[in-house]
Amino acid sequence: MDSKLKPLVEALQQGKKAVFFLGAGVSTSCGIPDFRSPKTGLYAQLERLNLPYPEAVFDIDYFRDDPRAFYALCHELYPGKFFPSPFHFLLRLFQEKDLLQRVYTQNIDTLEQLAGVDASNIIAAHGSFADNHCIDCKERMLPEQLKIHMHEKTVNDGIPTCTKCSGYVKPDIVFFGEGLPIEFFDRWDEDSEAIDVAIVAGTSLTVYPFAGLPAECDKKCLRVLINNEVVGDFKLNKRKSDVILKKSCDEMALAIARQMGWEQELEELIKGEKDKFEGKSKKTEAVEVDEKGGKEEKPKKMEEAVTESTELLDSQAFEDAVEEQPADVMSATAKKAEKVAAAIKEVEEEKELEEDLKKLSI
Ligand code: CNA
Repeated sequence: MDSKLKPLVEALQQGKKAVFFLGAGVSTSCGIPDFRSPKTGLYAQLERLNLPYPEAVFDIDYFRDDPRAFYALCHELYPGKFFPSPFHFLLRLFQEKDLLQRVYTQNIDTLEQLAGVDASNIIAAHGSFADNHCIDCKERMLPEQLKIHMHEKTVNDGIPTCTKCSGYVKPDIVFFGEGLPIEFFDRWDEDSEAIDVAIVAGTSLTVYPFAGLPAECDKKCLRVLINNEVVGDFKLNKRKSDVILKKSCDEMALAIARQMGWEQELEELIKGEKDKFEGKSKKTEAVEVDEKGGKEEKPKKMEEAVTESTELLDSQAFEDAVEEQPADVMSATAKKAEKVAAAIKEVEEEKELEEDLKKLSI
């Protein structure tokens, strides 16, 4: 297999930059299922959502009628609990070595960014969970607000709705029936003029227009496919110079790193980032150094919120206010209760994240 990598390694050693074209297969080892793998893919597992057809979960017309299936899935896919794969960290090494021209990704998991690839180097062709908008009036909803709505199952079944017009709010991921971001087309116009190396990985190359990009690469470009199966233009119009690596993305990431002499660097990068990621998940137990240089135990968020609410309920100001303006006080109390519920949810999520991390092994 290593000899198959020779043309790629030689091109990189000559300083030729690579454009990556990525799909769900680069993230399956992180615990995020792809769409189409038999048995393990999302489409194979969607029976429980009672969809008329599997793609309906990402169809804008179906979402408009019934967003529950999407939000059921959203809980499983929402970024924050997944750690990037060795392949994602290889992208970061390409960037650090000045060998990265661009990453075109169909993925919505933002793991490229979490691995440290600059946002300016990433084209999220199918959008991402980074922002959310109302599907009717386009009013924005911040990710933190969306998460609170999603977890508040007693309000509208946990479906986030617009505070302005009550329309459904959706993360800015591109659904079937929606256009791709303008940036995708603009950047491709520029990039496609001169690509020396195109690395296509973890995609079935079935969703257009993305699936058509490798075919648009110049004949002089070295095309590399890293995938469990041979797909798209690599199957239909195979070029003599194409390098086809029918292997897992992570296995090939490690092989490329080894051939380039970056093996140790990749290992250390992953280890360092994993430590940081695990550290973040334990932030509720974090100890903060105070201004005097001493150490102070940071109270847990939930305890903070509970204390604040109890203080409010016990205070003389509260009793006085109840007599004067009961309605206002009741609404203030409801807000506090909401805050406590949100804090409890956050602590529960952090616990879940810790469990996931325990299971995680690279
Ligand atoms: P897909 O159609 O499910 O194809 C995945 C491809 O990757 C298949 O050819 C698999 O054989 C192959 N594959 C799976 N695991 C590996 C692996 N470890 N190593 C090598 N090959 C592997 O997914 P596409 O990305 O082609 O389809 C485009 C859709 C998928 C986009 O609209 C995405 O938004 C959507 N999607 C994204 C994610 C994510 O963000 N992680 C997850 C699921 C679906």
